Amino acid sequence: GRLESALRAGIAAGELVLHYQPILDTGSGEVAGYEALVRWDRPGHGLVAPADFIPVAERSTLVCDVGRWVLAEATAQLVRWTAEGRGEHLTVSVNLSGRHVAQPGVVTDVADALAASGLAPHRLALEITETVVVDVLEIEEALRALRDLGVRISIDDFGTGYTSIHQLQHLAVDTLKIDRSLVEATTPGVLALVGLVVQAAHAFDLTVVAEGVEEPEQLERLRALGCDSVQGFLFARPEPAGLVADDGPLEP
Ligand code: G
Ligand code: G
Ligand code: MN
Ligand code: NA
Repeated sequence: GRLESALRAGIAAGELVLHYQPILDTGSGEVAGYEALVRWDRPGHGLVAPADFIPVAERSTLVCDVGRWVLAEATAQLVRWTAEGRGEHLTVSVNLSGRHVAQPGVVTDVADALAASGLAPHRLALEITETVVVDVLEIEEALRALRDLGVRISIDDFGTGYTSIHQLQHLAVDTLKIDRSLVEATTPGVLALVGLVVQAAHAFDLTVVAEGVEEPEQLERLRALGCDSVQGFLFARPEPAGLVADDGPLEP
């Protein structure tokens, strides 16, 4: 299609950009890392959101080209920030499409980005959407191979799919990202569910990040439930690298 050709040309022309949103340690309030979120600075269209072009890219292996660019840029950015004196403990998280993770070349793509940037593998986290992880067996094997590189694996949008808590023990993952829909909820049943997810994740040695935190009350609840990290508009919106603060806006 036309959008697909425009995107292909746009990638070659350097039109993709990354915005970064901090992920904060709930206990200390310090920034623990940044999630990289892609946008397309398409001439004549302004900044195009990923929801408006990733689904098109996912119809072909074009999404792997996007993924390779994001991996290269995000790892290089964290290396630049480290050279500028930001802490060596900081991580960067990259969203990978399930289609990309299901390709045999994904391990090479990640290894290449690490080699080119010089970033230590444990400082890169790969976010894969929950629905994808449970649907495709190849993904399970790919996650193992990726984890063998030393990178971290996060299950994104947890709570929107059908992963049972029981399945967590079989997946080669390090982190659960609890979806915003669960973070927003105020009904006692859903609050109890979030607590159970945190408990189960910890029992399986996973850390838990809550996404989409917008209200101080949500932060207090998540802290009480033992959630390890938080991310959301309450702290910062995704912003270009040049605007991303290097310290935690969250009061401990
Ligand atoms: O930043 P924003 O809220 O517009 O992101 C919307 C969606 O796009 C999210 O679900 C996010 O996971 C996805 N997304 C953001 N960046 C990337 C990326 O680099 N690759 C892929 N595959 N998805 C991304
Ligand atoms: O699916 P994924 O978690 O990768 O997508 C993250 C998306 O959520 C990004 O597009 C980001 O802009 C958006 N986002 C981040 N924090 C908040 C928040 O606090 N509230 C809302 N509504 N969206 C958020
Ligand atoms: Mn994500
Ligand atoms: Na998410």
